[in-house]
Amino acid sequence: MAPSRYGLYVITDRRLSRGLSHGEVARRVVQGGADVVQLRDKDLSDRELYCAAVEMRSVTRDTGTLFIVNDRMDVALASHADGVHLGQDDLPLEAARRLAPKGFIMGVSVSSAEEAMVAQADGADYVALGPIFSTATKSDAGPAVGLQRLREVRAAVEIPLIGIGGITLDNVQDVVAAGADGAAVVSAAVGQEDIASSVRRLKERMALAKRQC
Ligand code: TZP
Ligand code: MG
Repeated sequence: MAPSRYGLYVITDRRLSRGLSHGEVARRVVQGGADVVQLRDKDLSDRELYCAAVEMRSVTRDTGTLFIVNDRMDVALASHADGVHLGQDDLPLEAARRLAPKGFIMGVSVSSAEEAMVAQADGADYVALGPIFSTATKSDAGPAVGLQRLREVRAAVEIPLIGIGGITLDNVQDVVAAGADGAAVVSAAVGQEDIASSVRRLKERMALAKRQC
């Protein structure tokens, strides 16, 4: 199986990263060799979010780590991010695509095969299905959808599929074995004491799982 450009996808969360800024977290995530780092922060002012995005862009530029902004197409474009990640209640994909430069990555959150098929038909570059397992990181994440749902969505779409929610070093191999091209994590990476080595270990586990299937 060819390695996915979205393999290990790390999402920032200042509530978990014990005083580190988004930029400092991104630096460690890049050091660990993650494929993607996403800026996610629902509490910052627009100006603060933009400044965090600019710092993350500078940390990820010319590295093997893509930089994606959650929710905010305006901040993604203004900071020259590689892409944006949109939820079901965010700007519609088709509207965001009209603003996007060529090659700009657009990911969409889904919780079912139906939503994944719509996202694919609308031109999403990837879908993120979750929460696969229960998680305390996102209070409104809804109930866990499980690995069986992941298999169903895998069978329904061809675009890259990322599992998210409750993914740890202990279960990341199951997520890959169920057909995910990538795994998105918050607490298992940015909530750890040594972020870079946690990222490295998660990537190693994913590589092991890919060799097995
Ligand atoms: N979307 C669905 S679950 C989730 C998000 C942002 C949080 C995942 O966090 P964790 O700590 O990896 O379970
Ligand atoms: Mg959103």
